[in-house]
Amino acid sequence: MGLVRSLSSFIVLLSFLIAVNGQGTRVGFYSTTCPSVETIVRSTVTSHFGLDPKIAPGLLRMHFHDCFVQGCDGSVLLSGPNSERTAGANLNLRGFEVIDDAKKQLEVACPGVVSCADILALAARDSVALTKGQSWQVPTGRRDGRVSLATNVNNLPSPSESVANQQRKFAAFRLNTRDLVALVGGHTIGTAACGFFSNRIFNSTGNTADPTMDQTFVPQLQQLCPQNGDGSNRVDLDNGSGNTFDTSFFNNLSRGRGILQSDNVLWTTPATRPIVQEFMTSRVNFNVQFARSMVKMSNIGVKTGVNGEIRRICSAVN
Ligand SMILES: *[C@@H]1O[C@H](CO)[C@@H](O)[C@H](O)[C@H]1NC(C)=O
Ligand SMILES: *[C@@H]1O[C@H](CO)[C@@H](O)[C@H](O)[C@H]1NC(C)=O
Ligand SMILES: CC(=O)N[C@H]1CO[C@H](CO)[C@@H](O)[C@@H]1O
Repeated sequence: MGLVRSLSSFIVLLSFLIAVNGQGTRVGFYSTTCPSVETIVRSTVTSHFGLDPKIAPGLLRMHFHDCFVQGCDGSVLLSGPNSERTAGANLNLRGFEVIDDAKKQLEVACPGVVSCADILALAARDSVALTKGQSWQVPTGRRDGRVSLATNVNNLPSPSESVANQQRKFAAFRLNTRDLVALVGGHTIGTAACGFFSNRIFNSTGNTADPTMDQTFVPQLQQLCPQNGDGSNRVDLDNGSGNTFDTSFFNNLSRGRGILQSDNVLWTTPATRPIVQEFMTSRVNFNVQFARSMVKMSNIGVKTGVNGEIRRICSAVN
């Protein structure tokens, strides 16, 4: 009797721990129901990446924007009036067609089994691997949400956010300062539109830039982002290495070559500078932390078990 009781409280404790840590996702969730899932997602991402390498940062960013709003439930993929996709922060998301393509193939291989939220989580991982970052195992078993509202898109950090504000937004999802610096390190691939940082390179009276920037870098940025332009030109966030998942982003930060104010402050703020220093000198430490932080992030608010649904197409609820 005592044994039964302690066994059952052990099981309760165990399921509590699983709920807190992985919230029910696990590596190999589809191993019997859809064994080809990872192969199909990888080959789809690879073929789109071959046509346009910017799809890699696009998918990584899309996964982040999915997880920070309503949890990693594919809500960012839903289209329609007032959906998350219509919010300002999501207007230039890219890679929807990659997810739709993978979903179409998966519906042939194993109909009604694989969630759009999982496809996005796997595609984000594959995007890192394709740009020469280190791969990791992605726990799966997410189910798709049925709610997507532009008005919920307010947890995302803005390009001018202080470290304290970024820390607060990440802490709301139990992501600590190391997670924050590692995940922002995803900017080692990808670009930003000039409009997101033009205030740093031109002030109201002319060509004066943020004094914390490398002043020899400023004229390059001013040339790529003309003051009379519409702000839509795009600039690599990791100058000189924008298509490779490496540590030069941190290196550039340390030399005043961060593009976004929210990236630059990771170097100028004492709370985050030592972590930037660590990652810029150890690619291994960065890769290990990035993978860990991605697994944490991609478990935010996941719907598992009987919650949510498996969408038939990723842009619409069933
Ligand atoms: C803008 O640049 C001018 C010229 O260098 C400088 O005198 C002025 O203080 C700057 N203004 C602002 C708001 O930074
Ligand atoms: C960054 O690096 C490249 C060299 O790869 C250079 O041509 C480019 O203009 C640089 N500057 C910016 C702001 O991207
Ligand atoms: C502007 C600049 O110097 N950017 C550098 C960023 O880091 C990469 C890799 O270390 C360099 O190749 C770039 O020149």
